[in-house]
Amino acid sequence: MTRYAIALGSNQGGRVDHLRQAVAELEGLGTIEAISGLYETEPVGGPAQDPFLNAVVLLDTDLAPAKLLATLQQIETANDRVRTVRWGPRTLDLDIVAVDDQVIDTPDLQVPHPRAAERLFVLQPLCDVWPEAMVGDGLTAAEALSAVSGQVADLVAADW
Ligand code: A4P
Ligand code: MG
Repeated sequence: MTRYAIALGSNQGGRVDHLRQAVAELEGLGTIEAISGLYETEPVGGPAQDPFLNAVVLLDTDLAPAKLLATLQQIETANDRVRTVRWGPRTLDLDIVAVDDQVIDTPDLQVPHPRAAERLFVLQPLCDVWPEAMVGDGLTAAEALSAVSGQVADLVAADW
């Protein structure tokens, strides 16, 4: 059994509906151990775009990382995800942030997620559910969170 932290994001369409749909799909892949609060966050990078809703889910599953990534991409597509601009608006983004304490570096999958350690929209919800997760450079999520400044994440709901 492998523990995954999966970051969920949406800033297009019915944002909370897309995230709830993703959680429902993830439930079918294993055991959901925890769901973070729901945060509204300012967009980071990319073109001018609407605010995001972000959250993190802890999933225990026997799926291998490459298989899980492919499944997450299918869930994104089923939620009307269209890839145009990098870091552009999206109905649903599902990223693998951490996998136990593994380091994975393949062309299609890097874990810890290469940009997680500098992003409040990942670290704040991740610390709700797994503050000890390794997010890169030997830092835990809690350590990385304390070093981030100048970004905004507002708690919208603890339970959603
Ligand atoms: N990939 C490599 N490693 C991973 C991983 N750990 N998890 C590859 C998921 N995917 C991984 O992703 C592009 C490629 O990354 C995939 O084909 C996969 O093989 P994508 O989802 O197609 O495109 P993307 O999401 O636009 O690119 P990227 O680089 O993943 O974007 P980010 O870094 O995830 O940034 N601001 C706020 N406030 N909230 C957000 O959620 N999200 C982004 C996206 C930008 N700004 C944001 C938010
Ligand atoms: Mg992505």
